[in-house]
Amino acid sequence: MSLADPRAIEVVDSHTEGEPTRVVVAGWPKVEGETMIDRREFLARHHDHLRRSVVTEPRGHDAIVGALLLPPVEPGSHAGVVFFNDVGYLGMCGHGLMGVARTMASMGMGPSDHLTIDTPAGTVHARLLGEAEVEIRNVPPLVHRRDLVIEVPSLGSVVGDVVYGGNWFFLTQIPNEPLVYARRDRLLELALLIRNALAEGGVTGVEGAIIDHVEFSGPPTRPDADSKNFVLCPGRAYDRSPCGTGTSAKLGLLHAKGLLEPGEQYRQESITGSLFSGRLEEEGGLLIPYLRGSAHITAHSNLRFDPSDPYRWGFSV
Ligand code: PYC
Repeated sequence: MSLADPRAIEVVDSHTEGEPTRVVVAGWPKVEGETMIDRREFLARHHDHLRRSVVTEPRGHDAIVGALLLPPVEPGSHAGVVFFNDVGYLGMCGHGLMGVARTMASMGMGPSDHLTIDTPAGTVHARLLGEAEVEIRNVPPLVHRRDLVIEVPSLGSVVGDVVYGGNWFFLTQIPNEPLVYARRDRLLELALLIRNALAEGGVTGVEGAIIDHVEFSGPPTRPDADSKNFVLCPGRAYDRSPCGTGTSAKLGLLHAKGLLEPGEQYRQESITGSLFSGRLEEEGGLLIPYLRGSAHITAHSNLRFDPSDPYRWGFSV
């Protein structure tokens, strides 16, 4: 324990379409860095034990996405946010941004209707609509590789696309493997096999970026959805929500395939049956994803760090 380590950290928990977010609102020591990317690096170098302490066991679990609220880096923004999870840091997080927006509103932080937030992936926006609904404006998606064939041990050839939506995704479909919640362990196993095959085959995003999310698509269960997904997050957790960055990547891919026009609604069902609705808008020569979902506050707590607790910084993976 260093002198800078806190004895308590104040957090607000929420879930967005079933996927949890834990926003750190006070108690975190000073984070240095002029840009959000510099700050993320600072956190990884100096505060990684605090990341673990907030989201991993015994205080958390592997599905929780943490969000550290910081001062903004861009003029006109209301806050900066670095998202993190049980294994590291994210560029952006769509469900997390909806949780951040609801949390900030519940704490009276920033304007009550429209928030501009700096993240390592870029500046994003959130608009609060009614009691729970939030619309976010994400960073533009980027389709990097189309119809890539990879060989996956015990699965054979798998065809998919490498797409950025704020994080890097491999988007694919696995025939004969229904996307049903009761089969989530099997889907997790398949997604892990694919992610390992991508890493072993040296398949990356732009500039060697690791592809840490795998997204399966299939027919929807809900009559009001266009498609259903299962998304493997960077560790071994799957997304309970339809995944905001994954849905952004999907919108970009559908557009690249000529299957989605700007302005057209697309409704993405998650493996748990929850829903995001989204669309792309053409703005300044870029395609911008807009996504809507609902976030609800579930707790407001003080995490305590007892110096005599051997697990006060959580478990290291
Ligand atoms: O909603 O973008 C998202 C997300 C990423 C990881 C978990 N959720």
